Amino acid sequence: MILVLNGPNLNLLGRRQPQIYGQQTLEELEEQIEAWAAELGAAVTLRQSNYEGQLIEWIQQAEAEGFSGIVLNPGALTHYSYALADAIAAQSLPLVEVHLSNIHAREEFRRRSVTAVAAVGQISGLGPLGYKFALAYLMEKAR
Ligand code: CA2
Repeated sequence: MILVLNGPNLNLLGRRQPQIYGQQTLEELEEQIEAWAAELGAAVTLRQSNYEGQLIEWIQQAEAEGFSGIVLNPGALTHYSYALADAIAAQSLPLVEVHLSNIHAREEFRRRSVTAVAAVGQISGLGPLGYKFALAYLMEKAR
């Protein structure tokens, strides 16, 4: 069972900045992820929050909830949340950080991820497919 978490502002997908984040709404993205999960034989739970503390609690509880891995798009928390980085480092599940956009090809402040240091890896710039590849990795890892 894999936990897919989306952070702040990802609920706005499809409504603004489609040139950066695509046309898909969060609901459509989640349906797409569920379809990929079914193809990969993965059970997924999808959650989104605009609150740092909520994301931290979900990450802290993930192991006790029976998840085997986490896919996380931390939104802009990526660039400054040491609290989220600590929560990732404090747990033992493999966590893959995903970004829809290429964070290295945008504003300077987006180039740094303080959360990726605690992740097993990061996928950035591949759009929604990043979630699929992260799921595929975590499925392989859990075998
Ligand atoms: O590329 C990504 O997936 C990001 O994690 C998305 C975050 C951004 O802060 C990160 O630097 C990169 C933003 C979430 C979406 O924000 C929107 C804002 C307006 C309209 C649609 C989405």
